[in-house]
Amino acid sequence: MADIVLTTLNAKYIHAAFGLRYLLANMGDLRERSELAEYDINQRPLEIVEKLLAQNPQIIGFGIYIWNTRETEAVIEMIRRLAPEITIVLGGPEVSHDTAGQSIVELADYVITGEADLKFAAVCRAILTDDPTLAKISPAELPALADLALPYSLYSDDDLTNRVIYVEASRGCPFTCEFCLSSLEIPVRQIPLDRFLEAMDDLLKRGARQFKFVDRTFNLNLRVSEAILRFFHERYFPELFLHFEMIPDRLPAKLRELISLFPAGALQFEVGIQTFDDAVSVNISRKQDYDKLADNFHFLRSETGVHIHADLIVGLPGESLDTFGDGFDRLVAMRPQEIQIGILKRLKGTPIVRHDDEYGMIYSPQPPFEILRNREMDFALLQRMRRFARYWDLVGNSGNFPESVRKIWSGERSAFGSFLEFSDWLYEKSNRRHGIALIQLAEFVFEFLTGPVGLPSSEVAPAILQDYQRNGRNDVPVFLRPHVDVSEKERAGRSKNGLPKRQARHQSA
Ligand code: B12
Ligand code: SF4
Repeated sequence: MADIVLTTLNAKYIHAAFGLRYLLANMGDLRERSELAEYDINQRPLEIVEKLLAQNPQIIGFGIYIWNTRETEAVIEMIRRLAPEITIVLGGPEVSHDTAGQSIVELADYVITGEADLKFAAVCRAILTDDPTLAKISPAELPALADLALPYSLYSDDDLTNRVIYVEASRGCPFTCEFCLSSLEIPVRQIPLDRFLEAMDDLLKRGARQFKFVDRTFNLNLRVSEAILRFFHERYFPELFLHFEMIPDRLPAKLRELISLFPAGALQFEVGIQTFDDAVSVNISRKQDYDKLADNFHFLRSETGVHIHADLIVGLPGESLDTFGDGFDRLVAMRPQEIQIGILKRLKGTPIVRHDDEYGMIYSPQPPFEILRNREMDFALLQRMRRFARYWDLVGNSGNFPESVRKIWSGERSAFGSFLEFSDWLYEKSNRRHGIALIQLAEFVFEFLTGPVGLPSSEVAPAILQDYQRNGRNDVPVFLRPHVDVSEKERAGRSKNGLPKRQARHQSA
């Protein structure tokens, strides 16, 4: 039971709602009357309504994001009918821009736009005292981060073991990439470093192992990034894992030095590149130094064990299939472990809309508002690129095909052109993007490499088998049996006691 319930539907169970924890930590005198209740978008709205009503709240605050608008709307519609006396307050990025007129906003009593860490408690106080001056939509003044209570003690022990732990040393971004919501949050503000590190120390003592920094650009304030890396390096232990979002062209010597102290697998950098085309970069107001970027990638791949997750976007204004393909090839040559291909989304409030007429930008009206067509890429081509992105995830990023994937573009062939050919071929064969079992996928890769690519099965089969068996499997799939020496391969995959090698290792541990 609680008078005020703070809730949201996370994208998946493993993602904890960090923003809500900030709100709860800053409820002040209302803290005792408030509770957090998290759900995820895969739960049934009826079940969520039942649980929320069981808390008998006077006020429910919902965190609204691009991934949960539709599902949350279904929840609110039912609450409105079952318990119209409950006051509903909305906040979060999806209702912070183009607020008026949204159907979810019509259903709510109040909306707070922007960073509501302090404003939510103020609005609740006004609601509980029937303040007649309270407007339906209240913009939150930017809170001074030094005034905020930090939320980290609100991660439960269960969160620490089962969920992604988000942390934040700064807010805001000084860059102006037009597709990104953070480009609107220009002033970059730091959480006082000593308090932040103290909180990290507590989390470590409580058993946190993996930290995902949500700072828009971790390597912006080098004094702070160095202090944070040094702090974690001094406390390093084998399961520690730190994820940071970085700008790719800023890695001075001191930072490099610190980064290279971490063992392989401890650091992951999410590096937004988005485009390699100069004209497109200008269109989206993103400045990048591609030479520095290449040099930094070279350093990270050759002298550190950092896992690089690099992002490109399909569908930016002015980006054609050729320019995107050239960029993809450049990126493949830099050897990041993962390349995430995102499809452009029109996020509410972002200035990318200024290109709508000139570049014929047509977006889906449904969340996540992805581009359907533009001047350079028609609908059919964007559909092909959606499949490319999906299949790239399955084959290129998944880590399931390290030996065989590069054979798709062996020799002088363009990685992009070859993988696009594979993607078109795979769609024709399978007629689906989802639900392809790993063994089926392995067979498709085998068929493509020995068919359209024309490689001999004597070269392809061992590579596919090695990929297939690398996670401890020891059987030889039926489609490979005619091409490999089955008895030798199955024996090689077994330990002395006859169990698959991986299983045997676990038994003796
Ligand atoms: C963690 C995260 C995710 C997680 C999900 C987290 C979860 N809980 O489920 C994952 C990785 C799955 C994810 C995915 C995506 N994300 Co994301 N993500 C973030 C990220 C990095 C951190 C969020 C956070 O904790 N911020 C820190 C807290 C303090 O801020 P906050 O959450 O905004 O909360 C404040 C306010 O919004 C408000 N508030 C929040 N809740 C409430 C509730 C009430 C009642 C009130 C009054 C106020 C309020 O007050 C809070 C405190 O100031 C943000 C970027 C960022 N750094 O914020 C992007 C961000 C939220 N994501 C974004 C996008 C676009 C996506 C994707 C579409 C990206 C993609 N793949 O193309 C996907 C969609 C997923 C899907 N399934 O469809 C956009 C949001 C767009 C939107 N309108 O919602 C953001 C802002 C990134 C950006 N700069 O453009 N994301
Ligand atoms: S894409 Fe990255 S660098 Fe650009 S505005 Fe968004 S957070 Fe900042």
